[in-house]
Amino acid sequence: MKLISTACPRNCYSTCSFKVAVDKGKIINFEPHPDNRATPEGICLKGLSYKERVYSKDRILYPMEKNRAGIFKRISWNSALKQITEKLEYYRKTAGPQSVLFYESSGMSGLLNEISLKFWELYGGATTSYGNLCWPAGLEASRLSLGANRHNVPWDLENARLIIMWGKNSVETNIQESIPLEKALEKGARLVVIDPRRTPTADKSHLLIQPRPGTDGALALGIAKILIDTGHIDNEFISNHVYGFEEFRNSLSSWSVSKVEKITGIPSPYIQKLASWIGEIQPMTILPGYGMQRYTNGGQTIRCLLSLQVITGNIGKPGACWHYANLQSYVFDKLLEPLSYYPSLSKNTPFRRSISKAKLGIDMLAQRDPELKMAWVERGNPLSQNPDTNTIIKAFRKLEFIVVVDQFMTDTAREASIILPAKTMFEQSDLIGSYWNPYVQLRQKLIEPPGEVKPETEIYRLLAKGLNFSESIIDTHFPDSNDKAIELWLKTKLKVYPDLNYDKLKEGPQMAPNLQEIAFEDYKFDTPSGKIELYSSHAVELWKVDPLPDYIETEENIQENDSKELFYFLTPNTKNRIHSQFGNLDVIKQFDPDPVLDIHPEEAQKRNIKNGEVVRVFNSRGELRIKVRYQLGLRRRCVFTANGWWISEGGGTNLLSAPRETDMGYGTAFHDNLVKIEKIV
Ligand SMILES: Nc1nc2c(c(=O)[nH]1)N[C@H]1C(S)=C(S)[C@@H](COP(=O)(O)OP(=O)(O)OC[C@H]3O[C@@H](n4cnc5c(=O)[nH]c(N)nc54)[C@H](O)[C@@H]3O)O[C@H]1N2
Ligand SMILES: Nc1nc2c(c(=O)[nH]1)N[C@H]1C(S)=C(S)[C@@H](COP(=O)(O)OP(=O)(O)OC[C@H]3O[C@@H](n4cnc5c(=O)[nH]c(N)nc54)[C@H](O)[C@@H]3O)O[C@H]1N2
Ligand SMILES: [Mo]
Repeated sequence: MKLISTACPRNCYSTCSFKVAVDKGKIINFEPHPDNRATPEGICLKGLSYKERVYSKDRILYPMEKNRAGIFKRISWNSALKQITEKLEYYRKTAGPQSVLFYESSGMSGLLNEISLKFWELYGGATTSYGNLCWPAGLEASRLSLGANRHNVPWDLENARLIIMWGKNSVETNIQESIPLEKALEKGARLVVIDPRRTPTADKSHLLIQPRPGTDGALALGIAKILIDTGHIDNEFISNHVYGFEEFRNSLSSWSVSKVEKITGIPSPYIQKLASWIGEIQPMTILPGYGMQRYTNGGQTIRCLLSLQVITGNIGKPGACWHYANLQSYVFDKLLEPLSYYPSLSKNTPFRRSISKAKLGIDMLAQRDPELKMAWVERGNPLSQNPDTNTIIKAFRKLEFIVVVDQFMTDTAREASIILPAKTMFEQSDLIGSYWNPYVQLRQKLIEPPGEVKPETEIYRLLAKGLNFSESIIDTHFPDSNDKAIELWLKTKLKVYPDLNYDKLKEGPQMAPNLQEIAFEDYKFDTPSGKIELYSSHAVELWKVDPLPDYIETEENIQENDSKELFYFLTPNTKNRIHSQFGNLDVIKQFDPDPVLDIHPEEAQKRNIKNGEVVRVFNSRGELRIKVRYQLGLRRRCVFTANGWWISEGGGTNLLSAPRETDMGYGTAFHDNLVKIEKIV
């Protein structure tokens, strides 16, 4: 038996390191990896369920083709590749390469994903997608203000005296963060949670503030006004490091506690209390999650929150941190996934036409010259995870030929003409970073892929041969050994990153080169002014928003005393799944057998809806039938269900969401989404 070090490549803050016991080519067990200071206690339930995931009876192990009756039948790789190359040649000749959509998302991270895009470039181009379903509004807001996305190392949280989890449900979505959080609480730190839901994270807090969804910007601006009026700001920090403070201060003149109360629905004593804690308790770390940037005002909201961190001088010191995303370990990604929101990358290039991830369905249908004929989907499940599912279904069904590369029969895979079996993290090596911990990691190949599974790199190599790419192109861009490719790649980078070498990475996580443990401790900000920008002309130029952080209502909203029968439909992430992954496994189903909709009991009773009853949730975009669960901790007029449940399992939250981008970063405004709820009679 061998114990081999590896790291979890899911799109999740924690990016845990662990050791896997492998015996006779089979995965036996998992152990924590002590070298990762951020994830020392080992993996979560999802991580433990990998054993079932890899060997699941439901896993797709062979290429499959849909027959005329709509049933998938196993076919040989030769037949699959032959059909795919023929289609690729045919559409390139008859309609042009951009009639093929290459859609990828965040199902598996790794440096080798670059090879996919290279293939499509060498094919002659393709239609690709821009933007991101996840975090880009907040990334862009933070970048505009601070010049980079960087935060203190996770274990520094224990130095904070005031911790604000703002739209982040860390206990479920960043399980490893509980370790430094508990330490900070033991040392006497105060925890504030700001969330319309009483989450498991809120259960640990000293103060829970439940705003009307999408109004956090107003809360932050009102507090900024109080802090400035009462002199609870760091004038020295501001004069040395902040650009645009005067303009910011002047812009706040109309704000008052009663205005904040009216907009957010938060009783004024809570607003006052939060303001006094922020003014008086140092150092403060705000952990803005990705929840409240999933609105049409998401980017500006994040800039409002960040202003509190800035005017109180809580940047560049232990325990004082704007904890949004830490991209310091993303040293390898050339086409940095998080940067794919930059306008330059979203623009069409001769080889690449780009459509919006947030508006995938309508954009797919709108393409002309050429119209889309074929799609290739990998590492993504757009029928479940992108907004406006009904339009996406329509757009997929209009295509002539669809290839989906996946491990399971997802909603998207069901739409395929041909499904190709995808590898798991244990069947191919790759390099990964993390947006939370500061390590570069090697995800090591531990076992041979089961059945006839091939990693994408190999599939592309075979397709490149089938399409008669020249031998030198194939050898340069489609390496026959992934490990060799990574080793070679590391060697070419050795000069830049002398401490990152393959042998060390095989042993465990390695600190990112040039890591700032305390982000911005040098007070260098890569912004046009070289200071932290409260006033940003780039924000205006790039996104046509106000140069200052401002508050505007979200596109869909319910005012406090609105009598219409509408609810905010909140669909964030949850403990035992990563989006559309893991929920299909028996080990997870024991805990989460069915999708449920949380509703405040009084709101339910008003509508004569009983706990456990199936209701109709609907709007103009679609409907969902789902079981109700009473939840006292929820803000009235909000309902909650986790995203990621497949339509085929009775889920499909995005049947109801609108295809809308955020105000900056080409993100996706998932929660900007109102629904009605009806008893089924
Ligand atoms: N277990 C698990 N962990 C995960 C993931 C997963 O699917 N499962 N996904 C990973 C990924 S890709 C991401 S992006 C992160 C996201 O993880 P988080 O940063 O925690 O973000 P969300 O889960 O989207 O939302 C967090 C909270 O925001 C609240 N919220 C919604 N609207 C508002 C609002 O207007 N104001 C405020 N203040 N709060 C609001 C929601 O109720 C929710 O509790 O988690 C990562 N970690
Ligand atoms: N309503 C609503 N929708 C949301 C969100 C929300 O808050 N509300 N959150 C959004 C967020 S934050 C995110 S990050 C997205 C995530 O959405 P996606 O990026 O689509 O991610 P997943 O559902 O995690 O995984 C997609 C697929 O990748 C497959 N996969 C895993 N590994 C591999 C591999 O190596 N190769 C291939 N080919 N496939 C693989 C999995 O089996 C899975 O079917 O969802 C978004 N959707
Ligand atoms: Mo995400």
